[in-house]
Amino acid sequence: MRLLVTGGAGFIGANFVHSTVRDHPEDVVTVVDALTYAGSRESLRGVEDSIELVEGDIADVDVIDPLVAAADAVVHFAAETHVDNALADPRPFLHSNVTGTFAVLEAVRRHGVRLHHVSTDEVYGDLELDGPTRFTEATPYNPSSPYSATKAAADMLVRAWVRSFCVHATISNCSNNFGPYQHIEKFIPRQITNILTGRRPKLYGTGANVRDWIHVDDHNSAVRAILERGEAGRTYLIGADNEQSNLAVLQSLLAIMGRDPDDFDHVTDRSGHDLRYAIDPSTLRDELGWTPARTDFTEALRETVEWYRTHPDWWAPLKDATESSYSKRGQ
Ligand code: NAD
Ligand code: TDX
Repeated sequence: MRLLVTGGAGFIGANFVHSTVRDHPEDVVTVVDALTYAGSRESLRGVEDSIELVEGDIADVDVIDPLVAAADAVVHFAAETHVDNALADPRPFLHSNVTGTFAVLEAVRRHGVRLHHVSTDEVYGDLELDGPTRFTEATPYNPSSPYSATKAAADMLVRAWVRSFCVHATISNCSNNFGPYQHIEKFIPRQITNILTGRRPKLYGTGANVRDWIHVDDHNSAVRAILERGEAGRTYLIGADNEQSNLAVLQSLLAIMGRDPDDFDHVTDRSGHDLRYAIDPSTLRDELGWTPARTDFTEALRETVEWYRTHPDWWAPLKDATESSYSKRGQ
């Protein structure tokens, strides 16, 4: 398969490229990535000779059109992804997530190329903290933040292009990912690198908010299963049955890193902070036979801590600037 991976120099995309090169050497992989603050050539170190990396903006038709024309399938990860950044300045989210997805859709329509669009559970809004309900494919969209609103808009464009233009596309909405190469602005790597640099971890509000954590390799194995066996026009929810409060995740990290359970600061809460996300992944499991492999959360967190401990060259140059933006926002 000739695969075009948009956003392949970001967290999930780079992990997808690494696993594709390792597990599917028959595939020809091209990455298109604008190399924003969130993308890095370093994340593709070790596979650079096995792939082509094109630096470019997916919203630029002159960039995306010939790349799509030369592919059998597009896996579309590229997006602006951090909720706190969207609250500070929504404009880049409109550009990459909405205009960018529009440009990708027009290119796959022109050239008859298969598309898998990678989205998030945040499009569904949030759930009650202690309720039994989980998100399913039938849950109505109800996004809360500028980030999730632009991802919801992108999903709607994909659905409309499937219906109106018979574009061969699938969508996946996944829960919170963790693992190597995640930007240190995000919750888990921020806390790990705070501890590694002598800073105190920062918890928004009380830490009662719940996220449904999945290892990035499990997200990507699900994406691969959908790409190979998913039904055109369908939406698949990806999750690993692993709901945890932010406080519980932080205290696991503190224990793994040999710190006291109360060795952190409560900081200003996020505006509009979604309470709880939870995915019902049964369709994906029942229909495509997918199951997550990294089900020992503590062990997977321990490996993630070890990855950050042994890769300071990848994240340390970003740390001061990232923390300085947070401290300006009281976080
Ligand atoms: P990331 O921010 O780490 O990486 C995004 C990548 O996209 C970066 O390399 C960036 O340079 C690139 N990019 C941004 N705008 C671009 C543009 N206009 N043109 C070309 N490249 C551009 O994000 P991530 O966490 O790897 O997320 C990847 C995808 O998965 C996103 O679509 C996100 O919404 C989705 N998702 C993420 C999570 C999560 O927990 N991180 C969960 C569910 C879904
Ligand atoms: O320092 C922090 N302290 C804190 O308590 C940070 C950065 C976050 N938090 C909280 C906010 C959230 O409840 O931790 C939780 C996770 O925060 P993020 O890592 O920013 O993730 P979230 O907002 O849940 O969104 C993530 O999952 C869905 C990704 O960033 C999205 O791209 C994805 O779509």
